[in-house]
Amino acid sequence: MIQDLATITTRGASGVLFLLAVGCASGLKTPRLGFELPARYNTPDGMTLAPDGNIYLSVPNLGDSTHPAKILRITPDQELEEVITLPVHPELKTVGPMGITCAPDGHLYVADCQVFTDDNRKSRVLRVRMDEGRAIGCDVVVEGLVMANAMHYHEGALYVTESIIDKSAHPLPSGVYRFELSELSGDPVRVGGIGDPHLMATMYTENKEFPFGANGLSFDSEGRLYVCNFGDRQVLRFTLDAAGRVSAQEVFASDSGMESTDGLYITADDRIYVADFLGNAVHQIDIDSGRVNTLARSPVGDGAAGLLDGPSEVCVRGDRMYVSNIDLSFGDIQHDDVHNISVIDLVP
Ligand SMILES: [Ca+2]
Ligand SMILES: [Ca+2]
Repeated sequence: MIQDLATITTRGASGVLFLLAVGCASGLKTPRLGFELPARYNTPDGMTLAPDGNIYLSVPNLGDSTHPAKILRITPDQELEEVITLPVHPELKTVGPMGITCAPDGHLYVADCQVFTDDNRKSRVLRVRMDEGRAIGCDVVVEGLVMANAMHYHEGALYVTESIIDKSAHPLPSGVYRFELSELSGDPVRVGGIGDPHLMATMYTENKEFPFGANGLSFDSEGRLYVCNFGDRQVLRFTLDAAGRVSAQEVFASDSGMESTDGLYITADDRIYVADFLGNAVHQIDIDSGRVNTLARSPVGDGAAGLLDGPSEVCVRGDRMYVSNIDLSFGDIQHDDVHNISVIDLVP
């Protein structure tokens, strides 16, 4: 096999930029086309593997919002099905489904990110009520977020990343809200940023060029919480006590070829994957050492033939990794007319 040399930009502790040449072709996988999406599904994003075997997929259609936002599912037979057209925010007339998770009540919980329409705390958490595989309604359960992003259910509670708490502050504060599922049966819970008792973790982002903080999140088999800090190219690890409070936090992984940390996925056997939107790549991080290994990276382009194009989330089912290419115009990524879900085969 021909060994390519990938030039990876990283930053030392001094802040001085230096270049590191790393031979990585031997470990790189080539993404293939999973689903070619029509214009009515032009911006795929959050995914979750539900107990029913389906992967539920958020499609906010931010690239061309003349198409309504949807939740789709990828069935175990690899069919793409519509689940629901989401109702819009009553004032803003938009809805931006991003992170999605399935709770033991059988319903889907969806982050409605409104920051691209209005950054004055209009984002919400939606509950899509499911009955025997059919969506039968949608409620607002949380409101008052600036930029609701990833969503994860864990042991009785919903965890939601808030990528921006106060956009005027530097470094930029962001964090994770935690809600007991039992809190969400009445009127919507309204959150308020720093000082809100639901805000269980906070972090800060130095990067002014890409000022977005908390992003993908998930838990490992020991119940430790991992959260991406998008702009600062980090994954943080939080140890929680029995009440779900943070008892310790550390930078688990940073830089090492990651140009951003967007979606995060942890398998049942503790393989950790990160979607790197700005780097147009997917990385795997070793849970013991925090060492980053780039799994796939594509040149910037339109994503034709299944190449990566602004990957924002990954989801693993069996030996197959699905990658959402959100393809928003941001950094080097330019939105285009090719929309797809890539697949990376994890076992040769
Ligand atoms: Ca594209
Ligand atoms: Ca593109």
